[in-house]
Amino acid sequence: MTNRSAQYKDYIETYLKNFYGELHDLPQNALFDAMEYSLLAGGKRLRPILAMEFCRLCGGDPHQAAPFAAAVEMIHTYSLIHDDLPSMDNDDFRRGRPTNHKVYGEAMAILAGDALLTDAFMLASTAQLADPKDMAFAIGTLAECAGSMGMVGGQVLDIGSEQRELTEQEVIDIQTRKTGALINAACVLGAIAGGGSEEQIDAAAKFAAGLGMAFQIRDDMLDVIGTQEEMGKGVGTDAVKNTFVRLYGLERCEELVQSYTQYAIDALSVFEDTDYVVALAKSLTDRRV
Ligand code: GRG
Repeated sequence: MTNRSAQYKDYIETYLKNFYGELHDLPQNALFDAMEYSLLAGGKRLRPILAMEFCRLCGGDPHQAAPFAAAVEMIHTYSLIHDDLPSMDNDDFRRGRPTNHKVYGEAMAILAGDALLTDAFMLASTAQLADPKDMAFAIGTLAECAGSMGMVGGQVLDIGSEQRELTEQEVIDIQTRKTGALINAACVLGAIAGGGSEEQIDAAAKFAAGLGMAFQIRDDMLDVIGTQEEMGKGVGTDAVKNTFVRLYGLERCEELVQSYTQYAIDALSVFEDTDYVVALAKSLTDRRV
């Protein structure tokens, strides 16, 4: 991990820890335990890192993006908790430890996810943006990316398509929503926090579209070539799903990860000082976790 990634990651870990830190004396302490169990369980923190870096690329102090960066990570964590539930993927391991419902039970896992999603918007609303229009745009974008038009919508399409083989366009559409939407939220909200121009915000969205596709294709590959030890979660669990590996095979997936990453990198031409984000995008092409 590069120095800058480690700095962003450390900052966001502390920020997330502090957010719930003082609430543990409240009677609903059991809920905070369940939320923090998953929220502070590690993870790459890719989305907060992207939010902070796009803020910097647009000329802002990366810390300005922290409320948005943390909010996106909280929504991401809720999606993982719910995705692991018996009624969804029914997974036992996530981020190297038993899944939330295995430890706290199904009802508490559902509520921990619900609370993380809702609290994410409370946190996002604390961002200090000069123009209220930017604030409304950011919160609206976050909701759109997370909800029925974005991540949850993608999950519903995915569940509804397990009994049949999908076309290439259908798989792309599902994954753009399921995985791409939150990566889009991270990059776009970071750019908004940094006071980015319309051109810069569009470029952040274009970068996210390419990176989101590359990230999901690599994710599908890791379900085949990765190990549970490396990934911290079960592998081989997507065998019956409409994955990119099923659609294209491993070799073509490898090429597509490269070409979507290049598409993302090309979108950065409106920014200066992009070495770090280019290196970050490239490092994800052969990630093992
Ligand atoms: C609303 C009941 C209800 C359920 C929603 C929205 C949802 C369930 C699931 C979201 C879909 C999902 C989990 C997509 C997978 C995205 C993905 C590639 C996750 C892994 O992200 P990483 O690799 O994970 O960044 P870490 O652990 O590093 O943060």
